Amino acid sequence: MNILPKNKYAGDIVIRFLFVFIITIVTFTSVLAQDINKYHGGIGRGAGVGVSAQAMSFPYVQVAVKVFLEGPYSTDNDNMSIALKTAGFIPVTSPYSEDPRTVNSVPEDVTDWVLVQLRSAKTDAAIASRSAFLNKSGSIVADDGTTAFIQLDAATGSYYIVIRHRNHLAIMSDETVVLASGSSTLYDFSTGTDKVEGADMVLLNSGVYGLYAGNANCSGGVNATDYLKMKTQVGNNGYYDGDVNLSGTVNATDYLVVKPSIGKNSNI
Ligand SMILES: [Ca+2]
Ligand SMILES: [Ca+2]
Repeated sequence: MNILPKNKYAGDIVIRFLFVFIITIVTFTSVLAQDINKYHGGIGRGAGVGVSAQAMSFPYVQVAVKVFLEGPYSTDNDNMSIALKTAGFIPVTSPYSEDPRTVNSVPEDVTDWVLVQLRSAKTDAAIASRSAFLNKSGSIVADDGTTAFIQLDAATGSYYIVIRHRNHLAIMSDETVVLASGSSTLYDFSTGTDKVEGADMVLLNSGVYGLYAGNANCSGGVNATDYLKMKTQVGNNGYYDGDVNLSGTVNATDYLVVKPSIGKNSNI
């Protein structure tokens, strides 16, 4: 007989609690969404399938870099070979496990995929990694092949820029570079060894520097193990790490490219 009023009272408490809880969740979600849009300007590259870009916005920065690879570089035209692109050997999926993304097609005038990374301190691990295309004139470009900057998932700030290639020695900027989401200033690695940590790149042409070729096994140095890797691929046509001049074929010419780089190391 006293049970009904007690239960009714308890029921009211539960209903009131649920009402307050739901209002709190709705309010919190709304404020959070406003903050995200305010911080990221409502623009992001992190949109997933079936989710609006605005709802999935992440901080990003624009990076504009010029860099040359020794293997495919030619002094004749101050450009790099696009033999792999011409032959249709460049895969639509990036070879770098840090960002193995896939594009619909490889754009024109591309030399190869490279991996761009950002570090907060020289010896820290990368805080962002992005696979991107390197075109024949040394620009790292977006997937359209012409936009001369790319986006990486990081908040506006100062970072060291790391460039990796699957059969060249990695480099890192000697200083931090200020990066933001709405603009980009070109960091030109090709103009001098003072641009890189350790001050070591190979002289390709008068006043033009690039990454050492010959790192067929994608390690931290060029040595006999790279020859051994190439040896297993000699005679093959296609996308091979032993093809250090990116000609589309692994042969004696690649041995000659490796030879001057023997003993070079990159601790990046
Ligand atoms: Ca190596
Ligand atoms: Ca070759």
